[in-house]
Parts: sequence; structure tokens; C-alpha cells
Amino acid sequence: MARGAFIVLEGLDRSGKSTQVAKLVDRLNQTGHKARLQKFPDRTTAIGKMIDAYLQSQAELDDRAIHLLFSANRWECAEAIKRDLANGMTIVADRYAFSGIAFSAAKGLPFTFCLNPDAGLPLPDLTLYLTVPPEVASTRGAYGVERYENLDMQTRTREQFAAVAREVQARHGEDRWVQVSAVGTIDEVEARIWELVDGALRRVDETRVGEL
Ligand code: T5A
Ligand code: NA
Repeated sequence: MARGAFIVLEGLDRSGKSTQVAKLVDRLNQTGHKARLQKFPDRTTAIGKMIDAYLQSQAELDDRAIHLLFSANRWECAEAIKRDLANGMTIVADRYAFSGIAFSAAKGLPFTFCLNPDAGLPLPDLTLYLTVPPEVASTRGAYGVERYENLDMQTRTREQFAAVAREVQARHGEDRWVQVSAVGTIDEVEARIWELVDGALRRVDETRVGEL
């Protein structure tokens, strides 16, 4: 049995990740694949509840401590991801380690500190990085009340995502990280994503999932 593909959608706030992840999971299931959604942070676990409180400013945490909690939240899901992939399930993740690195580096933590805790996690077969200019993002509703939802933090995170992209492409190959314009209607963006996912599904032939 062929293993499932591990596909990640990344991008700045309001780029439409959650909208597109939901559509992609539906379309995969409608076209004969088995697929499921994996949201990061997963706010339902014990660690996820601490992250949720932090994001809603109900709790204060040291920058390094919250960085490690975001990573721990991925590690507690890693075995299930590997097991499901091996059983032929395609997993579509709404954010992953790359958000963790970019957001923490944008706060000023050293880049290598930000990378290290996620080393060894399942390696996505394809990461689609959705990009929208800030002026388009701002038409999709004002930034909300959660931590990081402000223009200054978003600008610095955008710069760090560029560094993350270079790192992933250098270590794992250019075809693992692809930038996708998220400008246009939801259907237009969906069509762009589907074409890239379709290509990636054909390339996933090896049985073993790589490591970050
Ligand atoms: N974080 C996360 C870390 O610091 N470290 C980590 O390790 C991780 C994993 C929460 C925060 O945590 C940080 C990053 C974040 O700041 P979250 O819960 O994923 O992360 O963030 P959300 O606030 O849920 O998601 P976003 O604001 O980023 O939004 P999305 O998912 O990009 O966008 P979506 O799909 O919800 O769409 C936003 C709005 O735009 C509309 C939608 O209908 C919706 O109203 N829309 C469009 N409108 C017009 N045209 C289109 N093409 C549209 N597509 C969507
Ligand atoms: Na979202």
C-alpha cells in the first residue's frame, strides 16, 4: 500500500490557510484519497490549552518557554502523523514547524534556537506558502485580538519566513517548499493549490517519511 502524503499550508495571518486546508481535505476525500486535517497549534491537548491561553493573552510565558511548547505540541502529534501516513492517509496540516520558527525568530530569538526543537519531526512532502500583500490581508478583516496580530509582527514574520524557505530548500530540495499567491478568489487560490498538490501526490513513491 502506498503511504499518504504529508502536505502543509503555511503563510501569514489572513492568507486563507484554514479556508484552503478545509477545501483541500474535502477534495482529496472526494477524489479517492483518504485525507485528514491536522491543525497546529492543536489547542485541544493539555499543552495546546496553555498555548491557547498565551495567544489570548490570558497567560504570560517566557519567549523560549512558549517556543518549546509550540514544538512539544507538534511532537505529541508526531507518532499519529507517521502512523496515519504509513496507513495510506494523506495529512494536510494548517501550519507546522515553519510557523514556529518564523514567529519566534521574528520576536528576536536566535534562528538556530528556533530550528532545533523541531529537528526530527516528520518532513512534509510539500509545503505551500501562501502569500498576500499586507494591503490585501487587511481587506480580509481587521487584525484580531490575538497576540502577533499586528502589522509590525506580521512584517517581521514575513522576513523570517523567507529565511525558513531558504533553509528548507537548501536542506530538503526546492520542490518541498513552493510559494503560492493567495491573491484572488477562494476558488482561484484553490485551483492553484490543487495543481501543485496533484503533482506532489504523484511524486510520493518512497515508503519512508523523511525527517525535518
Ligand atoms: N504560531 C503558530 C506560533 O507562534 N508558533 C507555532 O509553532 C505555530 C504553529 C495562531 C498563532 O500562533 C502562531 C501563529 C499565529 O499567530 P492560527 O490559529 O493558525 O495560529 O491562526 P488563525 O488566526 O486561525 O489563522 P489566520 O488568521 O492565520 O487565518 P488563515 O487561516 O490564514 O485564513 P482563513 O482561511 O481563516 O481566512 C481569513 C479570512 O479571509 C477570508 C476568510 O473567509 C476569512 O474571513 N478569505 C478570503 N477572502 C477573500 N479572498 C480569498 N481568497 C480568501 N480566503 C480566505
Ligand atoms: Na487559520
